[in-house]
Amino acid sequence: MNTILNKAALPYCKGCGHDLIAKGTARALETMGLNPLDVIVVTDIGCHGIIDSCLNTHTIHGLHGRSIAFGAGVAIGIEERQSKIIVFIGDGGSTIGLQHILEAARLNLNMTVVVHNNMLYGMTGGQTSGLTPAGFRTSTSIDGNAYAGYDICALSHLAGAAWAGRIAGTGDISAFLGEAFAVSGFSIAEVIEICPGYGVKFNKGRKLSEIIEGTGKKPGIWKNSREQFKMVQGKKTTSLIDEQTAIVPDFKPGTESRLSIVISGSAGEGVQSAAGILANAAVRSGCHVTRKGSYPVTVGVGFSTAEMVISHEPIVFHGTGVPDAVIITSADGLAHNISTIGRMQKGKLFIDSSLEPPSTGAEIFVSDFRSMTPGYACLLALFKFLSVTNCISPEALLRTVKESELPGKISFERFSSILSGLPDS
Ligand SMILES: Cc1ncc(C[n+]2csc(CCOP(=O)(O)OP(=O)(O)O)c2C)c(N)n1
Ligand code: SF4
Repeated sequence: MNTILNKAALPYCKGCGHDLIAKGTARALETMGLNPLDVIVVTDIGCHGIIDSCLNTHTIHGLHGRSIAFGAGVAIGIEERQSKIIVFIGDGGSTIGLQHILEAARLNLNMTVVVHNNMLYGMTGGQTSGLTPAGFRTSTSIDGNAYAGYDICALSHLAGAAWAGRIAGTGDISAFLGEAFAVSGFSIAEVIEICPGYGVKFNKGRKLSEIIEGTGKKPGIWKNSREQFKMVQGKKTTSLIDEQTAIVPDFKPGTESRLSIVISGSAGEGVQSAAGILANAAVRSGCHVTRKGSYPVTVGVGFSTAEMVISHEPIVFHGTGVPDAVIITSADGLAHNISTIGRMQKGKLFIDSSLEPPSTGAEIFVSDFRSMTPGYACLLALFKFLSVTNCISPEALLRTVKESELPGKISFERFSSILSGLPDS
């Protein structure tokens, strides 16, 4: 079928301006010779939006006030194609989605917005919208709206719309709509109408032309001479994964087939980098590894925690629940994990000697991880952890440390000497 509408009788109340707009739209598109499937109509919530099933075009039904955003997505997504994108929206939807209209105008997206301005929220009983004129009576401003409505054309024009036009919704408006549809870039066509269901009822005897006259917002067309939106082509980047060199498994895994580990200390003290080094060492030992970092939104203060699972088998669930081992290097880490540690009936707790070990069923190992350099407390603790669990070999970790860039510019030799001075306890 080559006609835009698939039925003559549209589902609006008798005399509704939405009917005039739908028929004017169809006539304009047919005059332009557009095939219905070259047209994408995005409709908003409201009476105007029930047109979808009457259209032979593509249709998308949006959320209230968000149809512009849907239309913008389509306009950006099919930038190179010749489809005509038309958004139908009410004055209510335009109020809710005003910022979306301004953004689409600012970017000069290649789409036309048809504002069905019946000066109130029609579908829900005739409430005042942001476009309701001063003095216009609605179900929520029964004595007349106290404020002037937004001038949607002026706002869009100022925001950069290539074309903004306002017309009274009487007679044949297809030429006006056709001009909007022919624009390359963003066009907004405001059609002022009166809703027989509520607008006429509340404003008996008032003529549309007089109401428009009273607003001081004259019908007209305002243009900006601009290029339509073009996606800025960013610098081509390679994937972070592509930049990684594969880790070759050059060590054997330990005898522990699966361990869940929590490493926790203070922000800025190397918790996450230590966890990264352990993860690499575990992968080069042929293990599967998961690692999750958590810290407060204020990343520079408070706790920093890494939760890890190291396993001989693929890891389906990466939660640590009540972990097998907890490594605590500072008071922040202890405070953050105190209840988890309290729930441990078994497993191992490695804790810095500056801290009071909490009550727990875990076996406790106390060491002076922080005394020489707090920034390496977690790495030192990992060696302690590997000396009492057979998760992976300490050699695998040591080799990985050697090949890593140590934070804080400490040399590997210096680190090794600290490590060898770590007393057993
Ligand atoms: C986010 C959201 N708020 C409120 C509603 C309820 N609602 C449905 S239709 C409507 C009125 C629509 O008025 P308008 O956009 O002016 O379109 P008209 O019905 O006049 O064509 C409202 C408020 C909704 N569906 N979604
Ligand atoms: S309630 Fe008003 S806006 Fe809705 S269809 Fe009827 S006349 Fe049109």
